Amino acid sequence: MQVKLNVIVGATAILLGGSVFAQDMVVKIGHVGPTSGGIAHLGKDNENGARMAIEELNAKGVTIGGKKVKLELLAEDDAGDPKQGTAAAQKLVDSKVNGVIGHLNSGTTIPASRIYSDAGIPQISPSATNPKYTRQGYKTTFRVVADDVHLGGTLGRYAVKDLKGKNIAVIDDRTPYGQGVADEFEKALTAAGVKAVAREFTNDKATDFTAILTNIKSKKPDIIFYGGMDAVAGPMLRQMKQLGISAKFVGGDGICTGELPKLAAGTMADGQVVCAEAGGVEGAAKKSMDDFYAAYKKKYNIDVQVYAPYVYDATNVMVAAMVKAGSADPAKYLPELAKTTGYKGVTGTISFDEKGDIKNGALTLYTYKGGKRSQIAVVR
Ligand code: ABU
Repeated sequence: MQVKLNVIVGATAILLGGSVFAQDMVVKIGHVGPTSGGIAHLGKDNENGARMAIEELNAKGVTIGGKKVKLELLAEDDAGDPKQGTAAAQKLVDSKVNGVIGHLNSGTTIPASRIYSDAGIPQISPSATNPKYTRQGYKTTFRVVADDVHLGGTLGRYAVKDLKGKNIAVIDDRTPYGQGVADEFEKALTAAGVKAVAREFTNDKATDFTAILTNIKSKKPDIIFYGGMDAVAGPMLRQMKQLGISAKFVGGDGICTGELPKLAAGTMADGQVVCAEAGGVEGAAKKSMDDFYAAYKKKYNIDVQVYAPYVYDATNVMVAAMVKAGSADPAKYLPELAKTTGYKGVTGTISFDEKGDIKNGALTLYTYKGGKRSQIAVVR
């Protein structure tokens, strides 16, 4: 009796399974970001953006090549570490993902991109800004944000022309992102006729900056630029306050997060920090971004950190290319993805250039007032 029952239950399961797979094709989207470690809040923000896009697409219903599709998110944690990044990439390739959104950091995105390229799997980074990522000659690399040349250059010009900086010190965390954006910032200073009064470095896990800040203090800085992430910038701002350094603090997208005021533990004066998100919308297009922020808050009961809307758009752009190609086979939809032109996302209009970079990418300059990000301007 027991044996018979097992057979019947088993047969039903097979029948049910057969019926599900006859109607639905499963498309696997990989996502990788640091969901553990010092910037886990940013990794989770990115992953939330991917999950939101996939859940909405599944609820709406997606058909690819005449087949109803069920999108599945395969989320991996790389802890912001290059070795874990390549291991996560290999795991996704072995799982036969149809495409990858990520990684978050340039230091993980660049080494992982070779693995995806070798496997022919399209990858869209929503936040890695080191220019090298899309300049390696791979056909599979795409990015929906501006790069560090744009970020560092714009912030350097802004520091000299708008903030009227004269004694500008530069610090970076020696990561591909931090060092790269600081180099571009310094190039722009030089082009504007200003020589940095100091160039110091730390690392992306450091917590004590007394030695470098004491050296910088002796140069009487009016601006300190930091190339790195908010998890280090917050404690650095606290120690600036302790050392009596009231210079403006300028940085790229890595510090331009909702979490920075908390990480700085209330030591940021209003208007002291100026940073830039590597994207942005203005005018009528701003409504879609505002709506995304509200929907995200409603769904997760937390605020967007910085890049969740870019992950959301990257996921939708990838699926739109599959729909257009009538196939989720990476080899078939990759050419459609590369041809993406005028896609209207919540972060603005997305078109890719020949390298896979966003065309005419914007930046949004922010400061902080009362512990909240406050927009200064959208610049191109
Ligand atoms: N773009 C800032 C954070 C990610 C990165 O490029 O490393």
